[in-house]
Amino acid sequence: MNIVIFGPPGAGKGTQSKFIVKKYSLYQLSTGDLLRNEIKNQSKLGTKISSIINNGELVSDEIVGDLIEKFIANDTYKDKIIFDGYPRTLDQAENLDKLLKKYNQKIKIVLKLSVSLETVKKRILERKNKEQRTDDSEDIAIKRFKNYEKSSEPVISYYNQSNLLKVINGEGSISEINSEISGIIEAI
Ligand code: B4P
Repeated sequence: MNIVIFGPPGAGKGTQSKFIVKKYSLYQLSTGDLLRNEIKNQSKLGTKISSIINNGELVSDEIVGDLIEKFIANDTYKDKIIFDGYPRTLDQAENLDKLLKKYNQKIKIVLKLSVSLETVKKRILERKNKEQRTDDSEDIAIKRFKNYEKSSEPVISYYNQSNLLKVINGEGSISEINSEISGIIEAI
């Protein structure tokens, strides 16, 4: 079962993905983590994307598309992926369908975590204290949230049309959201 988890920055995509991975023996494909790894390893790609991420912008569809294809093509992960942070744009959503078709797979469900800008700001400032992520500041959080609002609408309608979308109230506690997600997955 392949799952997409979608939502604004700081909605809890990574937090909930880790829980789903453990409970349902899936593999997490976090584009944010993959990109941060490139930066950490000071690869050529890392140098290119570092300023983009720290400026609150999205990395190009082409770069992220290449990173995810390597993961999808790997037989170990076949039909066991939770896509955390991908797709973020309509082009990425269409690319994901193309890639999954190429490797004979499908998306079973799209979980959308809804949270307000106020909550996002609060969580990102708390995360900054714990993880020291260079893109975690109030200004960047606001910018990323606004960018999300612009690019997410077409992605939401895309998945709504194919009846894959489940909207979850992301304002609850981590365990309340865990339970809601489990209920949805187990009802499939
Ligand atoms: P991501 O790594 O995807 O980061 P995120 O959206 O900020 O966070 P997430 O929603 O996973 O929140 P988390 O669980 O940590 O992206 C980073 C950057 O990479 C992007 O800005 C972009 O530049 C680039 N990028 C990534 N994917 C891309 C793509 N497809 N295309 C182009 N560029 C891409 O939760 C946040 C905090 O809240 C945590 O500290 C957590 O403990 C806390 N929290 C979570 N749920 C909570 C709850 N229910 N209650 C209270 N606290 C909670």
